[in-house]
Amino acid sequence: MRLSRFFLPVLKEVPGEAQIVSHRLMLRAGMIRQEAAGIYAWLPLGHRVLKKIEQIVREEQDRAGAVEMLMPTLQLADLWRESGRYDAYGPEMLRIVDRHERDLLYGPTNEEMITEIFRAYSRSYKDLPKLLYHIQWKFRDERRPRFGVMRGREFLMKDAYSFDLDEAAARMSYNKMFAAYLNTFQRLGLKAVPMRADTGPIGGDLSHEFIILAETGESEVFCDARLVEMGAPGLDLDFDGDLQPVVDARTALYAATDEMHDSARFEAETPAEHRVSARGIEVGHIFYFGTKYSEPMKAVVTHPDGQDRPVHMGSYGVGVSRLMGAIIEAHHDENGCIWPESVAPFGVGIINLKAGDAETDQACQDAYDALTLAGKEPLLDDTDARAGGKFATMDLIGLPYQLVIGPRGLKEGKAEVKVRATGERHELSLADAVARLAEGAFS
Ligand code: 5CA
Repeated sequence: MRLSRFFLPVLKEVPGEAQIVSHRLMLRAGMIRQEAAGIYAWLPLGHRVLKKIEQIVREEQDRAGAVEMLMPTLQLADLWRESGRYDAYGPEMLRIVDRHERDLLYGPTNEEMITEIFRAYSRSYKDLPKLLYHIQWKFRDERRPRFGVMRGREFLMKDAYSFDLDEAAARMSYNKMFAAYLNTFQRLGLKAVPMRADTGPIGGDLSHEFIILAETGESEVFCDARLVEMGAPGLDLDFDGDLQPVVDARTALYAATDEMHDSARFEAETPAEHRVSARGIEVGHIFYFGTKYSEPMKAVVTHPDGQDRPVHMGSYGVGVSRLMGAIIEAHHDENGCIWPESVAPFGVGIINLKAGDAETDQACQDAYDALTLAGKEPLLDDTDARAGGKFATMDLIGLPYQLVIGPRGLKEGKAEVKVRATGERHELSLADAVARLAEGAFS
């Protein structure tokens, strides 16, 4: 992509309404624009990151054996009357009436709809287990939308739903999502800690939130420091094998959100030097709620003994759009974002120090072509802005590597590579710089 053709409305001023660094940087770097309270347009730079996050979430759902589908954003109120949640959900639900005076709502979550779909087609224990997911926009009319995409009203969620014969089988589905989440957040450059959590309006009695520790987080959390460094099980995990040890290793140590916190237990179970009480960002939340929806909605299957019983269900959410804020909270400095390579909007930023100079333009073009061919998705700053401005913009948008090409360097056959995360600079021949960037040698 050439910057001259791209749409990157960078702001010089720090927007007054933004209270936390990720929100400020997303506005300043031209990633999002607020269209109404808690409702954002995703500008091209932000959209590229959102798509990358979404793709990693998708790949890890698929790896765990979940199956993708897509449900609509609008739902019939009658479906929610079946579960009893139409009245129970309260003012967070955006209610809509169509021209036929039918009550609709903009889905805040999809338990009812997926249960309706499941029951329409499934009759027997032979149809189980099933693990389905979609990545779709949700709407919750939050009382206090704030911190940009962290607590939006319209936000992108990955929500998965499991259907099993009994509690023991449902536990296996729960464990799959638990392990998949650890791998997902690790690929996104985050250290997520699973914590015992309250179930809120989703319901059920087994639940974990996945929390990124951050000063600007909305939740108060308590955990054992050793959990933070435990890492993920790894992409070679056998999701058809026994995942209980993976879960047990992470639930043996104390970790709880505010609502579930028990300070006496925390102190008894956690040596003082390992006790962390901090703030955190909830990037995922998983629930096992048994027959809470399948019973009232009559989603039953015939068991091997010939009896019909409601299926056991769980639901598993990831805040895809919130993750972008969480990643910036974890990876930035005073000059801007520092994207992990896995989600960077572009792989390399090429800075042309003298746009219009035929030789420099050509050298930039050649580097651009080679890096494009290598799949590095370069962004070429071919504008006539001053060098200082170009450096500042490149730092702000936080691409992992910068390749700086100017007439003076070219005379000596040199170009410069800057590693955004460390500030390290390497001076080398342009051909070497391109070759090494292409092979990922600076990672
Ligand atoms: N049905 C269940 C799981 S699929 C559910 O809705 N769970 S949830 O309410 O915990 O939401 C799942 C995830 O969505 C949360 O962990 C959080 O990361 C994200 N999320 C929830 N509310 C918002 C919001 N207002 N803005 C941005 N992300 C949100």
